[in-house]
Amino acid sequence: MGIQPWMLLLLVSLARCSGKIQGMGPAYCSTHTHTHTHLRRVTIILMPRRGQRVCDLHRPGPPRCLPGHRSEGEPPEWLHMAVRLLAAIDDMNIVLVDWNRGATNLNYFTVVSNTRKAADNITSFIQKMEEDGASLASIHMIGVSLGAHISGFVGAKLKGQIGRITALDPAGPQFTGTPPEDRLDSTDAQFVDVIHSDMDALGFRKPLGHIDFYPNGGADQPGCPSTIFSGKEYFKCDHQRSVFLFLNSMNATCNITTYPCASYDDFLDAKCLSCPEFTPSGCPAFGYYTSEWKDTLLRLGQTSTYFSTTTKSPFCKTNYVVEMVTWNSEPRWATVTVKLHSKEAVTEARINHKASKFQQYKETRLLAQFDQDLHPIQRISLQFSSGNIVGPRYKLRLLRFRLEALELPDRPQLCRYDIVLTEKMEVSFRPIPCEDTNF
Ligand SMILES: [Ca+2]
Ligand SMILES: [Ca+2]
Repeated sequence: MGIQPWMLLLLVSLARCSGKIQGMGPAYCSTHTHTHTHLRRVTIILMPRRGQRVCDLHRPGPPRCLPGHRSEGEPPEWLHMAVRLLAAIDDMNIVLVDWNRGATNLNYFTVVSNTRKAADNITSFIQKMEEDGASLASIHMIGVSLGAHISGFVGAKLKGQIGRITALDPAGPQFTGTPPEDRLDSTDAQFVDVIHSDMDALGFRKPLGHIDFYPNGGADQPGCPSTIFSGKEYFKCDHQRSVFLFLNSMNATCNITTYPCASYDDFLDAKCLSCPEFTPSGCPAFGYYTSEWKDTLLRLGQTSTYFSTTTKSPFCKTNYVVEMVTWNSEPRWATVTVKLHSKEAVTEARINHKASKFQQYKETRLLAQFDQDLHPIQRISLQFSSGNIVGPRYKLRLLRFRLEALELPDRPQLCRYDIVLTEKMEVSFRPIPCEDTNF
C-alpha cells in the first residue's frame, strides 16, 4: 500500500520523561531531539493512563514533565506494539505523549481543563520542529480518548495544517454538545479519521472527522463485559477496543472493509453493501490505511461508516450476502441462521438483529457475517424461526437460495433451488455454483 508522507508524532510518554516506569527506556525521551535532524515523518500518540502530567516539550534535551500527580501503573500493553508496528511501516519519528488519567478517576473535570495546557506544550514542540525544517503536513497525531481532543486543539492552533489526526474513541463526557473550537473537529487537520467504540459511555457519539468508523455500531464491543460486575474491565474495554482495532489495521493480517451508511441497523439490514461514490477504489478500508481514500472522503465532506468485528484480534469477519426467494403465498417474518461447512470446520451467522420479511417471489437480501473464512464451502445449513412459541410450525418454501462473498468477488456464487424449511429444524445441502444453472 502507498505511504502518505506523514510524520508520525507520538506523544512523549511522561513515564519516560520521569524514567520511573520500567520498560520505557530513555531512547523514547530522546526521540524528539533526534527528530530535529531527521524530520521526515512524525507520529504523535496521545495516550490515556492513570495519573496526569504535562510534558514541557519546548526545550532542548529530554522533555521535562510539569508537576502533576501520577498514580501507579505500567505503561499500557499496547504501547510497545504501537511503536513496533509504526516503525515497521516506514522510517518515521515517533513521539509519545502520555499525560492522561484513568477513565474513572474523580478528577476528570480537572483533567479536562488541563487539556488546553497539554495542547499548548505540544504546539510549541511542533513549532520548534517546524523551525527545524519539519513540514506540518507530514505530522500525524494519534490521540486516544481525551488525547483526541488535545490533538484537535493542537491542530486548530496550527490552523488545520497538520497532515492527519487519528482519534481513537474521542472522549464524550464534557465534550458532547460543545462547539468545534472546544473539541476535535474536521477542520483541525487536513485529514481527520475517528473511531467510535464506546459512544454510550466514555466516547463521543456524533461524527467528528472526515471519516467516522463505528465498529459494531460504536457503542458496545463483542467480547467486552456487559455488566458492571466485571469491575475495571467493564469501564474500559469498549473504550480501549478502538486502540486495538487501529493497531490491527497496521499489520494487515486481514483487511476490514467498512460500509458507509445512515446507521448500523441499516448496515445489518444489508442496505449499504456497495459504495458507488467510492468507485473505483471501493468501500473504504478501516484504520491506518484509510488515508488512501482521502481524496474522495474530503470531497464528500463527512462519511460515517460501519462494520462488525469478532471478539479477538485480528477482529475480521467474513461477510456474505444471502438472497432468498420464497413462494409462500403469505408473507413471513423470520430470523435466519446460516452455517457454512468446509471439510474440517463450521462457522455460523445468526441474522437475528430483527426479523426479516419473506414475501412471495420477492428477493430477501440478508447480510450474513461469519467469524471464520471457510473455503471451499462443502455444505450449507439453514434454519429459521418466526418467534412463534405456540401454534403450528411454519414452513418457508425457498424457490432460490444464493450466497455471495461480499469482499471476495473471485469466489463463486453458490446457489440451491427448491428447499423447504420447517421452523426450528436445520436443513443442510450441498450448494452448486450459480453459473452452472439456468436461473
Ligand atoms: Ca476543533
Ligand atoms: Ca459501551
